[in-house]
Amino acid sequence: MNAFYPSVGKIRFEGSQSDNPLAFRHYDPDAAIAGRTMREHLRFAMSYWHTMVAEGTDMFGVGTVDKHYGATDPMAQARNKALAAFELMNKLDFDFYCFHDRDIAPEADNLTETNRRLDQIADLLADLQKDSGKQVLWGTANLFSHPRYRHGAGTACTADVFAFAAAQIKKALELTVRLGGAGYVFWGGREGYETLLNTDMRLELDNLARLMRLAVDYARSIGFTGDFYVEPKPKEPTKHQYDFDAATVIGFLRQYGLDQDFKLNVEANHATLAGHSFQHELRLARINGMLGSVDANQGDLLLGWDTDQFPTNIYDAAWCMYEVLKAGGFTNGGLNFDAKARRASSSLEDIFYGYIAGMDTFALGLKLADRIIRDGRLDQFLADRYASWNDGLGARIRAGQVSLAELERFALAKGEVETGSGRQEYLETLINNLIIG
Ligand code: XLS
Ligand code: NI
Ligand code: NI
Repeated sequence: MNAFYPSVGKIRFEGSQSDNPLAFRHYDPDAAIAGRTMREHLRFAMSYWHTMVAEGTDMFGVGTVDKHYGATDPMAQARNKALAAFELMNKLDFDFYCFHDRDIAPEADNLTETNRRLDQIADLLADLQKDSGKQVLWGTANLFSHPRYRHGAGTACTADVFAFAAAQIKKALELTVRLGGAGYVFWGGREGYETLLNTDMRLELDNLARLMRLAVDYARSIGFTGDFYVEPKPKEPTKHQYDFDAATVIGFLRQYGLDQDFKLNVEANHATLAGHSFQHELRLARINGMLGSVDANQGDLLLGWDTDQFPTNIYDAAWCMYEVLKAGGFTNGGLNFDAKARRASSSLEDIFYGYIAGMDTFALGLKLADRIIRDGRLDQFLADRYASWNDGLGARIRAGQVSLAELERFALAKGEVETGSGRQEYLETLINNLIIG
């Protein structure tokens, strides 16, 4: 199909010497690396909301890109949008996409009609998936755009809104299952607060967990075997989002007994908004066995908001893939480009340049991460640095066999201790040399 992006053909791998801007230079989908093909490692997904829906509006101006897909009737638009989505995914060789319920079909003025519209578009998406082999990486419900969610959804001050959110999640879960989705995301939306003056934080947090528990129980009852994810974010739209960062979310999931069903969907831009590096959030998820999926984008460190830019930072991509490889690779998750072209990048080709940039950056990141791991010097340095924990006193402390009094006796007898160098500059140069060559 060549109806919506006629000026762009199929994007192919041409190698790093290619100067064709509409080609991959690093993403060679079927090339093998570290025991899997690049396609299998990276599991790239297109984000329906940024790519197919967002028109480039900002606080100061209207859209700069036309996303009507040649139709005026909202349902005709939704159908064309689905066709355009699959044309774009075919051209960029995507295997997966992610969507919110409201991205794929317009909301009507009552829930029955809204759900009927969703079913109609789901029929079309199911056909398009069957023809192309493309799949849903994860689905989710948009519980933040409609004014009814102005006080939150699961954390709303009224039970009625909670019920509406639950109904919407139920339908979004059914859609996700019907379309064979491997995951389901809870991103906080408006689950947070602007001021504690009007907020019952205890009740709101308990209710958020109740909604998640209801969602898990229902999804499992209709045959969903994939992963649930929480996507941490510290602020925006609310001043304080409850799912602040990975550490906060892991604590929350454990507190409410949700940690067997949920993992994390770590987004680069959200990590930096929380004052962490992307890798910090990924590491925390990994060491807790909860590295589920990734929203691949990047922010602008000079701006304090979620700019959702296409990722081009090679170091960040390398460290992301390093954490993914160390976690044993993705299972149900993948790399969803929660990213959009800049408002001024308003030509038809720009979305292709954006995705090519992101996909090539992560393909290169994968190669570099594999190189760092195969080189082995970084792992060896770490092993040596912590070697004293493997036997003798260290091993006994780890086994819980030593009292405070015994440690004091040891320290008194020892005199001063030797601590060694952290060698940060040496390590940074090692990595630079591995990356730059
Ligand atoms: C917003 C989030 C959102 C989620 C899906 O900041 O990143 O796009 O990924 O609801
Ligand atoms: Ni975001
Ligand atoms: Ni996201």
